[in-house]
Amino acid sequence: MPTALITGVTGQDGSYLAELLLARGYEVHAIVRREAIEDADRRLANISHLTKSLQLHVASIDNHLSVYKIIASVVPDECYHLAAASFVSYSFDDEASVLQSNFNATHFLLTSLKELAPHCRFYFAGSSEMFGHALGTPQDESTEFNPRSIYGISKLAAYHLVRNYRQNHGMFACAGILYNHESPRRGFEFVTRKITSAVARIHLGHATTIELGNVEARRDWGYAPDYVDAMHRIMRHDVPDDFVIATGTLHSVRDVLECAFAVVGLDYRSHLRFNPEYFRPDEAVTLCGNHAKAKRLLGWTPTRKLEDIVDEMVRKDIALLGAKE
Ligand code: G4F
Repeated sequence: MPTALITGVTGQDGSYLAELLLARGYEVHAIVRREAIEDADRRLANISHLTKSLQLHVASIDNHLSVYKIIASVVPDECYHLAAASFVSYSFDDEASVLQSNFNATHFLLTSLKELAPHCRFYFAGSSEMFGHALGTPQDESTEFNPRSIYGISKLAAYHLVRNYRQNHGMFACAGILYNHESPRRGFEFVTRKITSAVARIHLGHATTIELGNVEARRDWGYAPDYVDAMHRIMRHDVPDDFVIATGTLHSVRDVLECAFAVVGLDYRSHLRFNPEYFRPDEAVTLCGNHAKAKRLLGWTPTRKLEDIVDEMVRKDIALLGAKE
């Protein structure tokens, strides 16, 4: 039975990945913060149905010794490093912590694996934010990186570390360069979930409006379970490599609004308010990915259209809120 270790298991991607690996016969270990265990109802919600099947290790991945000890005891065959400060902030207030935690944790994992489990395959969750002010569109694996946010810079720095461990230390270390991907488990701070949860509140009479920033902003939005499947394909490929995972189709925030409100038969224009607080100043370049390499070498293609993803999210949010009433 292969053994996998996941960081970031409590998030959207981590929880779907844990399900996928368990279903495929893996022994699945995961590192979770003490704060998550202490606030399990909220922070372990995405994996509450899996906790009996998972082997959880309480530690902070910002601590080198803790990471080292866990790798020494688990000796994984595959390690999926998904944990990150993942909200794209342009304020630069929290630069140091985003840089440190996104870079250092990757380093602690790689260096521990190199010493204690050099056979282990390593997956790094890269991001389209590494392309930033992209110098070409659609972006693929040969597009030059040009990050515009601290988040993008931190991901790019860690990505170079991953490539270094592959090229100079011979490790099976690879990266997925993932574009936005959504699901009913998306965090409430991201725009799709913010919209679908607001639709649920409005539909059930708890609210009347939603406040957003730039509704003309466009994204390449995919379905999180598809993207997690791509991660596993990347890890099972013959050689370690990097892959862009995207749909290649752009939609605006306005499109998401339209789809989400249509699920409950409402017109978003009657409920939308602009709030400059949510407006991001630096969104001149729209990122759109080309997944041709993943299709050719991994047989991966996206399976869901945005309207179907949004439909599922709205229905789940209504059910969630309805159950609390
Ligand atoms: O949902 P978002 O916050 O996602 P964003 O910034 O694109 O980042 C996500 O995708 C990246 C690429 O995969 C990841 F690297 C990152 O970790 C994260 O998963 O914002 C989407 C768009 C933006 O253009 C934003 O300006 O929605 C626009 N937007 C408009 N009003 C808003 C709002 N975004 C948020 N969060 N809240 C608003 O009120």
